[in-house]
Amino acid sequence: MNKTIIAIAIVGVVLVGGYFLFRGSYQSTPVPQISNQQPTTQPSDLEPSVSEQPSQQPPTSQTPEVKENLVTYSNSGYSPSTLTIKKGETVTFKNQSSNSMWTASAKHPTHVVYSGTSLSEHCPDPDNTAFDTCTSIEPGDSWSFKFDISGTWKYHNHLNPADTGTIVVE
Ligand SMILES: [Cu+2]
Repeated sequence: MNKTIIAIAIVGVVLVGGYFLFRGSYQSTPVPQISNQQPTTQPSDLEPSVSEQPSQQPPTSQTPEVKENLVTYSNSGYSPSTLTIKKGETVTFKNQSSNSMWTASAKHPTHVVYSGTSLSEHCPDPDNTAFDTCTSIEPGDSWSFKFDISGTWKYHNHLNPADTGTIVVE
């Protein structure tokens, strides 16, 4: 037997076999199936998304419609000299002078008229209920006081008692 012929035959068998193997595997590849699936309808497409809540409530204003009751203190004194407010409103005394300001209820030097107590009794006043700053407010700073008692309340700068003014609380 010629070994060369045998070798060629073996190679031929391998090649032919391999060809059919390859072809067979290629043909056995699944044919893509035609999809008959209907697109599923998402409920979220038909209804408004539940997650869309109305926007959150706007932050409630802490100071609704607060009237600015401002008294400025300059080197010529308090302005306006008389200010009328409602009971429970707050007045801000702003020091725009070049000197210290110590706004306090009449009558100098005791400051007893508004609170019924004297300066030595109600100062210091951490609750800020006596109409008395009880300290010096420097130029550029301000001091606020809430009037809870109706009446006509005269006041002055304790450090310069000639400068006076009046708050009318209705
Ligand atoms: Cu005084």
